[in-house]
Amino acid sequence: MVGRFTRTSARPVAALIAALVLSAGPAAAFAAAAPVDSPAVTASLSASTDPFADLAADGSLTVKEVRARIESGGMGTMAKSGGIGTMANTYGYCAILDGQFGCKSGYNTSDGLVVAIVYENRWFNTQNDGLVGVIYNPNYSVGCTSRTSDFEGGANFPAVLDDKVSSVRTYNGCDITLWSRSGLQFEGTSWIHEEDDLNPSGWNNVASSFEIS
Ligand SMILES: [Ca+2]
Ligand SMILES: [Ca+2]
Repeated sequence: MVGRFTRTSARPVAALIAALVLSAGPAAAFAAAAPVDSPAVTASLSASTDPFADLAADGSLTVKEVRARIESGGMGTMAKSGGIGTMANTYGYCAILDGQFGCKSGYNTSDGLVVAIVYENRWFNTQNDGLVGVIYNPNYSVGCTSRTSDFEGGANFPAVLDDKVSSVRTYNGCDITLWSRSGLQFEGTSWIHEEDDLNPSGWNNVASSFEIS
């Protein structure tokens, strides 16, 4: 269960300002994706709608494995450049770096480890073209540190996923905190290991940014 309003902003604002800019181009192109939250699919959820269903949270998951699973299932089109905001279809990618804020460009989606996957829909499903954001660190080969006191990267969600995330799962020893406003501001969740439905805690379609540790 995720606690609501359990943290308050503590990050230096100045350090984050530069990272708050999102490209309007990709977001605009994305707007036609017609995001839909579909509450009527719980009973039929299966591996066919979640290519990562057989993986336990905290399991090892490389970006290469994500690519293989998505492509083999015909689940979406890879974005050619990094960043959730550049996603061309259901799946988008955000490369984050230890100690830095923002989805980084210049990294391809064949290196590194996945730290978290966020879903527009609840229960990790991708039906109705539900959007999926794959957050990874291109430099990681081991995973996150066991402590949560260190900032292992974060970013704002792009417009297409802003106030839309409904479930989340973490990998490689990482945890995620969701923040209600961009720049890790206002109210944040406790550290989330895995949450298949953010609605009971009041965090459904609320998050605008995230941090990893
Ligand atoms: Ca949603
Ligand atoms: Ca950590």
